[in-house]
Amino acid sequence: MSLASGSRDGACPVGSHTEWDPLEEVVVGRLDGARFPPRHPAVTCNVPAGARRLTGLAGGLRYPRALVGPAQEELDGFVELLRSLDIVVRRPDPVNQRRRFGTPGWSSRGFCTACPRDSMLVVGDEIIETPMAWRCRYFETHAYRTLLKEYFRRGARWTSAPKPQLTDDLFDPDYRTPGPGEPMRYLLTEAEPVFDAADFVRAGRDLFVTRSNVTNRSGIAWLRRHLGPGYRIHEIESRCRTPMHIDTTFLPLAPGKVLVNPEYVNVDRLPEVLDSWDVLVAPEPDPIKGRLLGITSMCGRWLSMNVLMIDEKRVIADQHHTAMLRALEGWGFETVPCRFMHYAPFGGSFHCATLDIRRRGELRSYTD
Ligand code: ABU
Repeated sequence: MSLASGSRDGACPVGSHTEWDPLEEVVVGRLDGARFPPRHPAVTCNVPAGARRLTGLAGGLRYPRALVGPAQEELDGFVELLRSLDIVVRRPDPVNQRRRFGTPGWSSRGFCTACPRDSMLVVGDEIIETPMAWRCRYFETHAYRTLLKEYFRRGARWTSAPKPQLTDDLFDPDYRTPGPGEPMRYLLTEAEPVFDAADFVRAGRDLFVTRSNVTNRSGIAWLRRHLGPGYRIHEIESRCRTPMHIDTTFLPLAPGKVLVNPEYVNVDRLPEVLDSWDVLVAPEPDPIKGRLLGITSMCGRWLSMNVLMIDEKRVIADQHHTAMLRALEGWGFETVPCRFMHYAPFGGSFHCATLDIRRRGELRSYTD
């Protein structure tokens, strides 16, 4: 069958409109070959202090076994759990992240393929490769090309947003993290559109986005224009001083229910379309014990919110985060606890580590 000949049975293998419709097929990231992201302002301004020091010392080097071992064990357990729930799990190809690559303007080594949620956005039957701002992630979607070509062959729409140049004029040389009370500032200029898919979440015809240090206004405008009048993209203001990825800030869990981070989100300033929604305020995250995780995590403490909906009732959440598990149960969800804390040095938790390929459900509006 040629690349363009379409699906044999006529059913598109890609189709997902929300964060909560019943999950049938998912891509889960890989740790093989993972390297610390090479030092660059777009990396260092976004990660916690410990990880910032690490990228200074070890950027471009392999993650040590002490970090990969426990994370791999938990990842295997997560994959096993998804399969036991009758969800088809697909994986990227392993990649040699040591190899240098570049454009006429710069060169870099790679990072890892732990978080497919960042590099690809699924909207309906379309997979969009996103124009990411981290140079070390420039070719990250190549690890998924075997899958992307298969999905395309079977009928999916496959798009790549304009490949950014990532030249120095995209990064404000005078940027420094805004202090408490100072007006918000971002590292990115508007030199060209960039965005990470994980700065967007989907609720049918409504998508929500946070502008961040990896997603600029032009990136949001590009997606808005690309998706056209059938979709509305609403911006969620974040009070996070180093915003990167909406899925620890604002995460729709079910029709009319959204989980919000009380530190980053002022619930009085949510878009009006959410007026009829239940706003579920995330509980204070359980503290993370263990010095190694403390100094190597690429993520903030609200990773407790980075849950994955199996359907609109069942949710996979970290076994460590008991306050979150109890809160979810109190709101009427059925929790499926899983261990995944050691994935944080690679950039995320359950939501980040996955990309919904197919969730059973139709496109509709949940805000009318
Ligand atoms: N990639 C999601 C992690 C975002 C955060 O550190 O809060």
